Amino acid sequence: MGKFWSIVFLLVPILGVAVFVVSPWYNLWLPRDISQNGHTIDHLFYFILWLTGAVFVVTEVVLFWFLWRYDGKASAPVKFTHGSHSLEIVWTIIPAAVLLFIAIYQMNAWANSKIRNPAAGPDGIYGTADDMRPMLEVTARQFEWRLRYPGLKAEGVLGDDDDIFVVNDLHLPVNEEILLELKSADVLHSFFLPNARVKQDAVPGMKIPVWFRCTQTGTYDLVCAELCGWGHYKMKGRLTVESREDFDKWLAEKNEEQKATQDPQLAAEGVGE
Ligand SMILES: [Cu+2]
Repeated sequence: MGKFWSIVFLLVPILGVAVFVVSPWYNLWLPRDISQNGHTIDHLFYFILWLTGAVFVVTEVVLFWFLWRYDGKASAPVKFTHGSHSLEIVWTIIPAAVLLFIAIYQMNAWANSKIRNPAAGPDGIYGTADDMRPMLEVTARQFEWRLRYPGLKAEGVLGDDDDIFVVNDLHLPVNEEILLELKSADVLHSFFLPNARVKQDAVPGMKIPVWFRCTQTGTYDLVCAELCGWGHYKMKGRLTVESREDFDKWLAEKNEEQKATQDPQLAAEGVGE
């Protein structure tokens, strides 16, 4: 019976590795990277995957070997031990060193996507209010994405009376630095653009700047990556990356639609602002 279980345990690393080898053919792997910074995130991901994958295979093979060799039939002499201090020191120091290495190795990837704000001043970290002028505001709420673009009158100014409101339909110009301001109207959500390799928690009471640059036009997913309530599964939007002309055209269309549906009476009373 011991031999049977050793074979079962050996199948774990074999099937595990096979799944990774086969998955690209079935499109089960990472979604297409469309962002400027995405390759550094992917690189980090693959690096950690290879590292943990190698450790996984080695430990599973060692496990198999021990099951096979000492299968309960006294086929090999067994020596019992109460532990080994040197062994414990070794298997504590090695993972600690690996973790320390990853912590240092990933610093640039983290800094590029979270700290070095391209819209900030020359010092790079969170510039003045003017440097930080976001291109749009994203408010997560149960269970949708509320998007607010600066209107066409005073260009680039959010929060005045000509703002354009859109739900779940995020449009962005291609090859431009995008800076958005992320908020939550109720609970924790997570703004996730898988193709742009962007994932950021939306925290009630906080305005969080998020920046990235999309390099390919197309339609992609916008989803919530934080379990935020019963309707979390349907908190899904769409990201459309398009040329600057198409983007401006779309924004003008939205502006017209919004004006057409606005009740002049309510607008005069300031309802909906
Ligand atoms: Cu959510």
